Amino acid sequence: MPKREIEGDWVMGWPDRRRATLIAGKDTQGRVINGRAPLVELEGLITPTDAYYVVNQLEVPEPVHPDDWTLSVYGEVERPAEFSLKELQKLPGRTVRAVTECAGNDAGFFDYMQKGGKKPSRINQQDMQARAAMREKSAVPSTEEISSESTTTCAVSAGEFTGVPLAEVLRKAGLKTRAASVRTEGFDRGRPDLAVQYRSVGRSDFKLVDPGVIHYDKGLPLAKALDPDTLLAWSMNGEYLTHIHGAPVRMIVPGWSGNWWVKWLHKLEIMDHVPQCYYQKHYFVYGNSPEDPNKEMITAMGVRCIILDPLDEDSPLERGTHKVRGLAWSGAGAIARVEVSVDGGSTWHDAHLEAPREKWLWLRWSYLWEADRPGRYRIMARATDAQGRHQPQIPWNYQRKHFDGIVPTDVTIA
Ligand SMILES: Nc1nc2c(c(=O)[nH]1)N[C@H]1C(S)=C(S)[C@@H](COP(=O)(O)O)O[C@H]1N2
Ligand SMILES: [Mo]
Repeated sequence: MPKREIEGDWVMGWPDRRRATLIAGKDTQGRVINGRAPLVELEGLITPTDAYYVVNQLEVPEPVHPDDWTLSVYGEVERPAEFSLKELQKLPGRTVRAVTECAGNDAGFFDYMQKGGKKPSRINQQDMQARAAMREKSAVPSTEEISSESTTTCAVSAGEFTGVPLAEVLRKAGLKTRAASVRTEGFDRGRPDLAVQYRSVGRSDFKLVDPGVIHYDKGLPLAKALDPDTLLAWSMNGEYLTHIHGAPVRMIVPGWSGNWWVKWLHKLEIMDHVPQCYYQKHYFVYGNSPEDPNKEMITAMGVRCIILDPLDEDSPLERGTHKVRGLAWSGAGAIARVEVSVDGGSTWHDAHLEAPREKWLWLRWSYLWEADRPGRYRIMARATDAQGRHQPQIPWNYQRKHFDGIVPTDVTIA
């Protein structure tokens, strides 16, 4: 065998190894505005930074150097203040490992679970690329475009974040007793893309609220703001945040969907009520229809359990022992149990939970399946979290946010 050169690509790993790679959608200036990497290509628990999914609702802002950056804290506080990054870094820090999941992740499965039809794929790269390209067009999409937008998948990743608890900063500023929320604002600006909203609802025959040009902001209720794991983070996966993920400082709101994790933070406004921010009141909401007068803001995620191996695409499988495996996580704490069925939900077996079982991180689970008889099999997996919540927690809603149903895998044993 010829001697291999231990340099170039080989230093970083064997060149043809499987590795999660981001499929990125870019705007007209070549800036990444969204991206996903197939979940099945992940090894381990932490998503490499260059494969971490990306979602931006408005325009990606110009980068700001940390030396030129300050965070203003004002409103219902005794001592309004401006913090530099260095000042934040002097406060008692904390590291949290957590799943970031876009509220619209796996949205297409809501319709599949209700109406059947073609099952969305978890990995179809062509679909992912087509959607990335579509996202760049900023018009009202046609009905065909809306219905071909079957699912947004793989808008979920997990990372390790270091920063300072928001509670520490609030303590320094001195909360007044009437404080009820913290409005976290990013320095990105823009006008929400109407096409994105029509696609997320699956219709375009209703009137949208158009807020015009806004900053991205969310009014975090005080209880969650004071949770010690809610962070102002400057570091991700062992290095300073990259611009696309919100540098110099972003919010980490473990358990709550990605839209709460405000990037490019520059203002914290402490308020005596929960404000009606556009992405709180009109977009990231539960409700029965766009006309529903009782829409509610979305907060914690449900319970999630997904099968990554085998996939429908792997069928037919050989007779023998198969390792059914996947990931499970929850918006309310650690996963306590995962069960697997290979007979469409008639009987269930406990899966092996691979340590560690952290509060906000997903875990890997596996189940050895002796598949010795030919036939068609429906494999299912369901999780229970430390609060005893199981799937699904989240009912259908018109924006199809926070899907957490049990999606079967259908395979044939040859
Ligand atoms: N400032 C700002 N923060 C933001 C957004 C945004 O558009 N602007 N998008 C949100 C949404 S919807 C998601 S899902 C996450 C995605 O974070 P990521 O791109 O780092 O994965 O960022 C959130 N924070
Ligand atoms: Mo999102």
